Amino acid sequence: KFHPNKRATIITAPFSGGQPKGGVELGPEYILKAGFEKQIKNLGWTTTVEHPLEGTNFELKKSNEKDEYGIKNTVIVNECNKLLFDRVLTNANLGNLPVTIGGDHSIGTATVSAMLEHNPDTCVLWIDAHADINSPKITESGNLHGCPLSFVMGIDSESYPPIMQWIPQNLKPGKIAYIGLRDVDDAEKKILKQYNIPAFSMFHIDKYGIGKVIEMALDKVNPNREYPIHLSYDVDAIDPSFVPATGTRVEGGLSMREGLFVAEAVAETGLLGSLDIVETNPMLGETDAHVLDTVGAACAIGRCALGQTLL
Ligand code: B3U
Ligand code: MN
Ligand code: MN
Repeated sequence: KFHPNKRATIITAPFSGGQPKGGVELGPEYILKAGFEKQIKNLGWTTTVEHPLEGTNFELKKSNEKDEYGIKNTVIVNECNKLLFDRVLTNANLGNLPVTIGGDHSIGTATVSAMLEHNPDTCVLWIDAHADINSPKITESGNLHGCPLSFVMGIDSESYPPIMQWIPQNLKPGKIAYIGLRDVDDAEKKILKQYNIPAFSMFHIDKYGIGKVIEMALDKVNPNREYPIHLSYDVDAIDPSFVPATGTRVEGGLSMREGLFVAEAVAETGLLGSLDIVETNPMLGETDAHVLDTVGAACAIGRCALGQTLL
C-alpha cells in the first residue's frame, strides 16, 4: 500500500554514544557484511545504502561523565541525530522506505521525529525490552539510548539542553505502542501511566499470544489500518538465548519466532513506512556463534518487515 515501487534506502548509523559500551557502532558493518542489502534486493526491492555518519568520528568524543543536564554525550548524540534526521526525512519525502541500521537506540529521536515530520499520521511500534522514555530529569543512568521517546514527545522538556531545541516534539502519546517490555524503570512506569501509552509487556504476550498482542497494539495506534507504521526494533526485545550480542540483555524475552512474527505481521498490513534495527553489538558475543546468531536475527527482522514470508 505505502511502497508499491519497493524502493528502500538502508541508512547506516554506526553510533554508540547513547550508551557506555563499545562495539554497537559495528552493527551496520556486520549486518551489511552478512549480505543484508542483497537479501532485501532478493525480495524485489531496489536498494540504496547511505552512510550519513561517515567522517564524523563521534566515537572518539565519547565520555562516561554526566553533564549539567544529568545525561552523557549530549553533543555527539545530538549531532548524530541531526545528520540522521535529514537523511531519513529526505528519503521518506522521495518515496523511499528508510531502513536505519544501528548503532544504539538513541538514534530513535531522529528516525521517529523525521517520519512524523514526513507524515504526521505516522504511528510507532517500539519493540524493546526497555521503554526508552526516560528524560534528563528522571534518567538514572544518563544514557541517552534510554531517552529517545521522551525527546520526541516533549516529556519533561524543561530539563532538555538548549541544543536539542531543533527536535520536533511531534509524537503524540496515542501514536505509539510498545511490545516486549520487561525492564522498565519506576519513573518510566509513571510516565506510561500518566500519558496512557499502550504497552504490551512479556506478561501480555504470554497471556494473549503474540498474534493477539499485535492486533491489540495496532487497534490502539492504527484502528482503521490506514496510517504508516514506523517500526523501531531493538534486538534486545528477543530473548538473549537467540540474540546474545547486545548491550543490555534481559532474560525472558520474545522467542525467535515471536520476534520475527512481529515484523511479518507489520509487513502483512502493507503499512510499513520505515524501520529501525538497533542495538546489535558484535563485540559482546562470547563466541562466534553468538555474533552470527545476533547479526542473523537482525537481518531476518529486516527481511520479514520487508515482506519475506515462510511460504
Ligand atoms: N532504562 C535504563 C536501561 C536501559 C534502557 N535502554 C536500555 N537499557 N537498553 C536506562 O538506562 O535508561
Ligand atoms: Mn531500545
Ligand atoms: Mn532495549
